[in-house]
Amino acid sequence: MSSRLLVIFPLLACFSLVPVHAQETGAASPSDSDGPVVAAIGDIDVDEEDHDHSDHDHSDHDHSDHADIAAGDDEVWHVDAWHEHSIKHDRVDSHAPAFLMGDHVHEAGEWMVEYKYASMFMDGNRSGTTRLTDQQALDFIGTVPPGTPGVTAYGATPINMTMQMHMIHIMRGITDHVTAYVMPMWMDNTMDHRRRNGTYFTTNNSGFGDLNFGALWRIYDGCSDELIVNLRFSAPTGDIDNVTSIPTGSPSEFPYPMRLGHGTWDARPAITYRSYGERHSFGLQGSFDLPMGINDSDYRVGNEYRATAWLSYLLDCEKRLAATFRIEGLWRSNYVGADPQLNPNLISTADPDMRGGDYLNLGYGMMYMLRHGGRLNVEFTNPVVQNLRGVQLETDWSFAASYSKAF
Ligand SMILES: [Cu+2]
Repeated sequence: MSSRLLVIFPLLACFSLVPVHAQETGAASPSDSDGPVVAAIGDIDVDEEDHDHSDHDHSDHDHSDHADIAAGDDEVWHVDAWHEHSIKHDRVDSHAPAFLMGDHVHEAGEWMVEYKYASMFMDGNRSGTTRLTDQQALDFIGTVPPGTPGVTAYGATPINMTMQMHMIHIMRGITDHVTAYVMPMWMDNTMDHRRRNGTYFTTNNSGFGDLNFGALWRIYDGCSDELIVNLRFSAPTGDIDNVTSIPTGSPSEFPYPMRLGHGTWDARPAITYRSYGERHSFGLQGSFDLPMGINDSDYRVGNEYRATAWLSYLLDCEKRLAATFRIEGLWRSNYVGADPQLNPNLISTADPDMRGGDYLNLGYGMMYMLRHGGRLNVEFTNPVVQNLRGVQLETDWSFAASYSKAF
C-alpha cells in the first residue's frame, strides 16, 4: 500500500528512505521490539479474520483486541505485555478536535491517512465589532479620510462567502517520537456580492491550496502527558493569480480572500501539550502562521497566531466516543504590501489594510473510534467575539469532519 501512496504524493518518497529504527535494534527495550512483534500480530490477524491489527492507530493501541487474540495465543499475550499500558493509549481522544492539526505522533513505521473536510460560512459585513448593512458596507470609505481625491465609496461589496477545503493528511512515524506529514488540499471559495446599483453577482475560485508539510517531534513523553513541537511549513502551490470575468466582463484577478494560497513559503510552528485523565483529557496548543518574504504579486498575507485549549470527555467505558469543547483566540494582522492588479477603492476585499482581525471562537465536537480502528471526528466552531480591521465579512460558523485510519 505504500507504493500507491508514493505514486500519489512523490514528496512522501523521502519518508520511506528513513529506516525504521525499531527494526534495526535488538530487543533491548519494549519499544525496540515492536518491529518483529507487530509482524507476529499481523500474521495472526490474517489467520484469525476480524482482528486487523493494521488498523490500530499507534496512539491508541487497542488492548481489548490484543486481549482477544491473546486468549488463543501465548506468544501474542507475551507481545501484548510489552506494549505500553499507558493511560494515553486505547482511547478516541488521543486525537484533538477536528479543526486542530499537529496534536499527536505515530510509532516508528506506522502510517496514518486522513480525509478532512472543512467549511467556513461568512454572512454580512462588520467593521470592528459593529455589524453593517449591505448599504453601510458599500458606503464605507475605508482607511483614508472621506474627500480624499480618487477615493469614493465602493462600487460593490461582498455579502457572503463560503470556503470549503478537502484535505488528505498523510502521517508516518519516523521514530517513536518523530512523525513526518504532508497535507495536500483542495480549496473551493464562493462569494456573493451586491453592486451599488442593486444587482448581484457570484464568483467562484477553486484549485489546489498551499501544500503543508512538516514534522512533529514529541519532546516530552510523560506517564499521562506529553509535549509535541510541530515544525510545519507551507509551500506556495495555491494559485494567487487566477482570474474571473464575472464582475466586469473582462478577466480580472480575484481579490485577496478568494485566492487559493499565500504566494509565499510560510513557517507555521506550533507547540501542543496533552494531558490525560481516566475519563477526560485536555490539550493546549499555540500556533503561528508566519509568511516569509514578499510574493511575486508584491504582498505578504498577514501573520496569524492562534492559542487554543480543549477538553475531551469520554462518554463510554470502551473509550470509543468522546465529546469535546474548545476555546480559541485568533489574532491576524493586515497584509504587507499590495497587489498592483487590485484597486482597493472599488471593493473592500481588494484592500490589504482590511484583512486583519481578532477572534474568540468556541468549538463543539464529537469523535468516535470504529471497531476496525478508523476514527470519525467532527467539530463546529463559531466566534463569540470578532473585531475586524476596516470592513470585512464576519464569520458565522465553521465545520470540520474527518475520517482517519492508522496502519
Ligand atoms: Cu495521525
